Amino acid sequence: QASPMHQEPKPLLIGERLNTQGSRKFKRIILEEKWDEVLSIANEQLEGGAHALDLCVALTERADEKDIMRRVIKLLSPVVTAPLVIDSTELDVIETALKTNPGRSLINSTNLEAGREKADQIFALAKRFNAAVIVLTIDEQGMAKTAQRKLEIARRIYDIAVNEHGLQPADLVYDDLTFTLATGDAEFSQSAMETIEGIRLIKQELPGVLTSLGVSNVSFGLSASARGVLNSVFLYHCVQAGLDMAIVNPASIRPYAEISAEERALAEDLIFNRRPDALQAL
Ligand code: THG
Repeated sequence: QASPMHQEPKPLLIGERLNTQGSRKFKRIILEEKWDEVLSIANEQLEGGAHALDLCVALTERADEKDIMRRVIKLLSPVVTAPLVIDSTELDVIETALKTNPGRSLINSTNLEAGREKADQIFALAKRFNAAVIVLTIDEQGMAKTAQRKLEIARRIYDIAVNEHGLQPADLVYDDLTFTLATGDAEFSQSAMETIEGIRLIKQELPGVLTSLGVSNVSFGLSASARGVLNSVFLYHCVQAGLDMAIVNPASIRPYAEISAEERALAEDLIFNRRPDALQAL
């Protein structure tokens, strides 16, 4: 295996449940400081097939994100060999995490929304601690919605990270953005196709880089069973396009081979915008 960030067969699955923003249960666990339950959720995800763990402990109710991050990494790192994915918007929290984690870290994430200063700081940290970085295709004009815009921003970030900061291409993990298909919003009806094509373009034009997506975003707002089908079929098509890793709830992902032809067709009608009533049908 080339590095802990490469998984064969693809994709490397990053468990999404240790996230105060994405799980009410984990938020409660952190607020109540039930540290043994943090370890249970980590183990549950690893037993369910996760190869790495996303970790987000940000809370509006508490100001000590840095201390909680240090505490949770000290708890997990001696018993979890899987890479940790440090999900925070705060530079000092990320730095503390990288200092505390003896294993390989993946920083989640940076982008060019406010220009390049924040990205420069993140790439300097990544270089110092030999970490990889998830990069979102967002710039001063906002979130890239077309495959071409996603590639354009990816190229600009590659130039900064590889040519200026001296990171390896394999230290860059591009997330070209997953929008929900569950609202029926016409502005986003092509968005899954643009995301899939964006993966293909980035892998083709920037050799050696990796790609990732927050797959569960595609189904925000649907029933649990519809989410399982849509997330799994979307993940399958992304991997066909070259996706290397995915942030998912591993328990909700079903192998493509086990999804019936009827269910596949319903999900694909929505993903590829083949009929106006695809959302109602799913
Ligand atoms: N890209 C990158 N990082 C990310 C995302 C991304 N991190 C956060 C998020 N998106 C990925 N993580 C989640 C976590 C949970 C859910 C979705 C994505 C989720 N939670 C349920 C919900 O909100 O309905 C469960 C709620 C609950 O249990 O309380 O769907 O795109 N780089």
